[in-house]
Amino acid sequence: LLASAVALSPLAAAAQDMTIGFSQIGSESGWRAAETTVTKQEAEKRGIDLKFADAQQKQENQISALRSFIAQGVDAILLAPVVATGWDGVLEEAKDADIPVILLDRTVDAPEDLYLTAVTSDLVHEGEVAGQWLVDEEAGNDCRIVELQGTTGSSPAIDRKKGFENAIAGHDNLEIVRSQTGDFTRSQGKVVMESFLKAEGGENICALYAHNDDMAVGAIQAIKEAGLKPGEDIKIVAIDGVPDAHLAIANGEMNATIELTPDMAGPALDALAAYKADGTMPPKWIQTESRLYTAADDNQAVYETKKGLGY
Ligand code: GZL
Repeated sequence: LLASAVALSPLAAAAQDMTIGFSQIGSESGWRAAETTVTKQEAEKRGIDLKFADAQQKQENQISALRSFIAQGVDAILLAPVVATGWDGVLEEAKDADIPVILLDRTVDAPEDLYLTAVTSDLVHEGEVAGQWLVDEEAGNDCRIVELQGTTGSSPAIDRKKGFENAIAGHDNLEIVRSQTGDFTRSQGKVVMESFLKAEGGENICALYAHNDDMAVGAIQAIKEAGLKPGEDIKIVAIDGVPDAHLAIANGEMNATIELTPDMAGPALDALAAYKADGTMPPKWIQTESRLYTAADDNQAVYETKKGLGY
């Protein structure tokens, strides 16, 4: 009797028995793996049947996955779009099928009516925080910077570059001398950093700005193999706040990271439940918070906390 008397809240009721398709980019970084872990946990908590598709960082695989979800008649789609362009067609198809799409951690260059909302950090601001940290760290010193960009054409690569440039503009002592994509991966971060060291000479590189921690961790390996001290000879600032970045900062091998929460799905699924329950329209952008970590923080403790969270 009690069970039947305890009615589900409208939100929870709306989430029950939903089938949702999730087109994930891949597992190119520790952060991406954590986002996948958290998304599956958040769906499980809500009794949602999550159909998961890993695109191995290929847009054509994501578009195929979306078409498959549409054919299955899912209730909604979560999409982490690997690049910002080329989505209008398949998003139109989802709209025609009356299937709401929510963007996770990256945005798309498409009309806003083609997606319900985008749950992302302020990617430009992250770049500005990274740049400002280096402005403060290297005040008065001539500092030649190398930059490891994220995946070409992705909104984080575009926006984090823009933000960093905003912050260092007007500080003539700071100059980006090399900038190339490392595709957000450790392996490419190492390979591209090796080419920077070879081209510039390690003694001529003052700092590395990497659009994510995984490329920075790869670069740290290359810097060590070149006989230099990462974090000292070459200052390193990156973004994500993965456990290995906090460990590197604790060990003095990296200097700063800007934490990106892997929980984009929680806010996304809450917005979706409200929309399904009574048509509540969420804002087109649900912003997650970012936070700077430096050697002044207890990075060893943060590492211990985060290392079990699916990174
Ligand atoms: C940023 C996200 C990025 C992470 C990387 O919102 O899209 O993608 O910073 C990941 O680790 O590859």
